[in-house]
Parts: sequence; C-alpha cells; structure tokens
Amino acid sequence: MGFLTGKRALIVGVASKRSIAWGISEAMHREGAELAYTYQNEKLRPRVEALAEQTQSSLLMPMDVAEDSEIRDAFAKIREQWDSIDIVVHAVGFAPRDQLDGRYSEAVTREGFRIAHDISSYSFSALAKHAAPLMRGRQASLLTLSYLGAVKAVPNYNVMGPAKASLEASMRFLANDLGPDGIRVNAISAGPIKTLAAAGIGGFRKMLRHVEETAPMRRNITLEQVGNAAAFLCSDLASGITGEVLYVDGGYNMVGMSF
Ligand code: NAD
Ligand code: 0WE
Repeated sequence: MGFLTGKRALIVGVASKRSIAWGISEAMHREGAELAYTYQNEKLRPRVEALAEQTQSSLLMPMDVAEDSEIRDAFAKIREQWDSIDIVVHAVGFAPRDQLDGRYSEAVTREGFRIAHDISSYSFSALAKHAAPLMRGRQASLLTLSYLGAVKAVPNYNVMGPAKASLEASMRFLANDLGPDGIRVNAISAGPIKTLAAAGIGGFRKMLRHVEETAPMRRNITLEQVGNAAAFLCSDLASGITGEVLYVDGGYNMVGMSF
C-alpha cells in the first residue's frame, strides 16, 4: 500500500510531461493518492487532460492564477466533488520574457516586477486561502516549488529571484498561520531541470553543465527525484516538517568551492 493512500491532491502547474508538477503527479499516483488537475488556459487543456488520464484522474479544471474568480470556481468544484482535500501542489512561476535576460538593474520594470510577484508568489497564498477551509481537521499539506535564486544572486534569473524570496517567506507565514489547524506548508528548492519554463532561457545548457561539474552528486537532478521528495513532504511520513525549504539539487546549494 502506497504512503499516500487515501489522500486527495490538487496539482497546479502541469503543462507537459516534462513539468515538475508532472513528476510530482507520477510519484503521488504511484503512492496511492487520488489526483485533480488544473490547466492554465484552453490551449493547455488537451495536454493536461491526456496526462490526467494516465493517473486515472477525471477531475480537471481551468485555473489562471491571475484570476481570483478562476481560483474560487476551481475550489468550489473540489468542494462539490471531494468535500475536503489533503494536498495542494503549487508549481507555477512566470515573469515576462524580457525580465529574464541581461542585467537586473536594466531588465527590471514596475510591470515585470508586479507580474512576477503576482503569478509566482501571491498565487501560492491565494491557493492556501481557498484550500485551508477544506483542509481543517485533516493531516493536510501545501507544497510550492522554489529555486536557489530566492537566496543567492543568479545571472539572468533577475526579478524571479525576489519573487521566489517572497514565495519562500509566504510559505513560512502560511506554515505558522495554518500549523494550529494541522496544515503543514513547505517548499522544495529544485536544481535546474529542462522543462518548458526553462527551454527558452539563454545559456540553460551551460547552467546544467556547471551543476554537473560542481554539485557534490556530480549530476543534474531528475523529475523523479523531485517527485519522490514532494510525495514524502506531502505525506504523513513528514508530519514533523513544516515551514521548511528542502533542497533537491544534488547538494549544489551548500558548496562554497569546487575543483
Ligand atoms: P513548466 O513550464 O512545466 O511549469 C510552469 C507552469 O506554470 C505551467 O504549467 C504553466 O501553465 C504555469 N503557469 C504560468 N503562469 C500561470 C498562470 N497565470 N496561471 C496558472 N498557471 C500558470 O515549468 P517547471 O519548471 O515545471 O515550473 C514549475 C515550478 O518549478 C515553477 O515554480 C518554477 O519556478 C519551479 N522551478 C523550476 C526549476 C527548473 O529548472 N525547471 C527549478 C526550480 C524551481
Ligand atoms: O523558475 C524558473 C523558470 C521561471 C520562468 C521561466 C520563464 C520562461 C518563459 C519564469 N517566467 C518565464 N517566462 C517566460 O516567458 N526556473 C527555476 C528555471 C530557470 O529559469 C532561469 C534560470 C533557471 C534555473 C532563468 C535564468 C537563469 C536561470
């Protein structure tokens, strides 16, 4: 019997089979969780639908996290279908393309900053706000995806760094606020993975090579490794862990020097 048997999970952020959210879905499905999915827009619907079927899921809803009404409607449908929920996975990040290239001081704009923080950070708090009433009295948990740029300056990551810092701080405030209701809130800080969100980034292959040469494990991480860590964190095996950023990066973040 899988360690997520009996758990119901909402997965936000599947766009393709390379999505981190999909790696998490596969691990959670394997461990016995029942899954629901959202898709950002109609263009992505058929792809998410096909992937949902692969995990025997039939609960599929539109949700652009920029729209309060779409978040509200999605959770209304979950309440109808499931009544309660045990797990919410937030694997969403976005900044306008022009923000992710060149010097931070030159690329950053008021609008770019606003959008990055709205979509990549506030949306997690918005999901928590709607999920918490459906989680009370259960051993529930929320999970988000972060990146090293939250705590260290990384070239070209630019305003996504401050947005991830805000996301990690929000995760801690949510953990503190929802802990008394038995709800845990954590983040995984993943090493670079070639997903859709990473595909268009200039120099991404160079970054992957740098990690391979520098990280203690001397390799890049896989979707399966992130998926397994996520399944653990959202399970009762992690009942003592909340407000934590778990690095799944082959140890890259803690290295001070490497030859
Ligand atoms: P991805 O492109 O597969 O997933 C990003 C998702 O965000 C997509 O499903 C997209 O539909 C969704 N999204 C964007 N704007 C949205 C909106 N307005 N409303 C709803 N959904 C929206 O890429 P990914 O790499 O799997 O990204 C998932 C998360 O993992 C992000 O938070 C990203 O920052 C984080 N992360 C990625 C890496 C990496 O190297 N790929 C490393 C660490 C953390
Ligand atoms: O969080 C991310 C990716 C975030 C992202 C990616 C895109 C590409 C397409 C946010 N917004 C957009 N907007 C687009 O239009 N990662 C952790 C992956 C990533 O992105 C980088 C990285 C890494 C790692 C960008 C520059 C430098 C490193």
